[in-house]
Amino acid sequence: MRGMAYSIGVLLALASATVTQGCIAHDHLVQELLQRMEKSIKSLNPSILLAMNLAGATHSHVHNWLLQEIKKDAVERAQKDMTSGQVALYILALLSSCQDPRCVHAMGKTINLIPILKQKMDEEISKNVITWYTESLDTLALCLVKEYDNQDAVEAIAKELLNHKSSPHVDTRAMAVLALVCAYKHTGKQDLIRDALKAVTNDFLDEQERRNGMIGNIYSMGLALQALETSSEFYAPRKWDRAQAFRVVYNHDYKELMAIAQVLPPLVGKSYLNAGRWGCTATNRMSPSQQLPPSPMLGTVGVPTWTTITVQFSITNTLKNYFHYSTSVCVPDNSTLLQVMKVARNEKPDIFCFKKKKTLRGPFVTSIHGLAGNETERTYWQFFSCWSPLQEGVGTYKPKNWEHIQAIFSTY
Ligand code: B12
Repeated sequence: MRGMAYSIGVLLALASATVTQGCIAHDHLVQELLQRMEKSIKSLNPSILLAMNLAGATHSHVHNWLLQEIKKDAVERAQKDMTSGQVALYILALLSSCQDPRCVHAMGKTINLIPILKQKMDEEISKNVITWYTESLDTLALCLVKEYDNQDAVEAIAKELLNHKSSPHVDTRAMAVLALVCAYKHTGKQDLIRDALKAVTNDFLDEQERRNGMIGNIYSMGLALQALETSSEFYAPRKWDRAQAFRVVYNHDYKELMAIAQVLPPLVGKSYLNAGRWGCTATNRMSPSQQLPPSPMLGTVGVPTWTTITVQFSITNTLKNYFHYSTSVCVPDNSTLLQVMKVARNEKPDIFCFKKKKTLRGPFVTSIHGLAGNETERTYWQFFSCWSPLQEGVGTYKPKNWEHIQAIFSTY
């Protein structure tokens, strides 16, 4: 008897040690991701400020700098240079910093971001250049500032989710879930929204079960976890195996800033919905020992390497007339796809010329061989490794020796 009690005691002690170790490993990961994010900030990014606030990491120099610069940037650029989605992200970042987006003051000027968001959203909807992701993000931001007069958008998002159940990206459906969960209590269309939320969240849970924790791809996990974290009443009585989904995230070494910014909130039990509700109070939640030391804003310097690799690169357009060109380029090992494209362009400028624009995620390729993607026609240059779509952009993806990279002019 005593032996049995002893074994149970040992088992309990072991179990609690494992749980504690699990928690320590989890906290360590959160700290590691926060530090990585801080160290690699190179430009203003509202998603990063939002993630820092939700994770309670609000006491560093980087945080203060980011908040001030984001206010200045909003005052300077929101009206003329930003898309509705960008204004929405600035609103979420400011809300989570306990700032009133209706009254953003910097450099002697004050602006109200809410009418700017509404006006831009209406314009993009009427020109049919808005994506479901952006429409959901905009709706979420408006809902968090308690503006509930865009019921048409709420209804359209819910219908899109029900009618094209699995066609939009996981990321897009996850953002739609966040918007609809927020809007649910403030709409006359509760049945419709409940049905849509039930369908999408069950779809996510089915996919997670089928794919051993993965929902979409590794970069969709951040928003998918945020969605499941906040929508349990819509998939109840079904239970979510949170641990299985989190294991997928624990096993990946996130490096991209934006991917970290989207995955951090669910790791601390939060979602973008918390930006409004208690994002502010989160600021004091971290004990001083957990707060991050101020860190220099420098990237890490890569080790030079002299081995070279050969990458095959082809460009194909079958949508507007037709062209197809292929080349092989030799680049240093560890080069990014962008470097491959630059070498191809240097060697054959009239064929492999391309343009890119800076985005918060890095360089986005806007045109190749003089053919540009177009928001109205919903075309873009999509990248593949052989026939698998790349899950990273040209600025971070590093092709392997003899890999065949294709850029294909596609629609979305
Ligand atoms: C909508 C969207 C697109 C649209 C954007 C056009 C539009 N009018 O909105 C289209 C279909 C064109 C697109 C293309 C690609 N996308 Co995309 N996209 C998204 C999505 C669903 C939402 C982005 C958004 O609107 N954010 C909100 C606005 C306010 O922020 P923003 O900074 O202004 O957004 C702009 C940039 O994000 C940019 N953009 C969109 N995708 C990508 C990808 C890269 C690598 C870069 C640098 C920029 C970029 O377009 C947005 C609108 O202008 C995200 C999902 C997510 N979790 O973020 C994936 C996402 C960002 N895309 C991704 C990828 C991989 C791509 C492609 C590289 C796919 C491919 N195989 O070719 C291409 C880009 C190729 C190129 N030409 O350089 C990944 C990036 C993963 C990572 N490692 O960081 C994400 C996270 C999806 C995923 N889970 O895999 N995308």
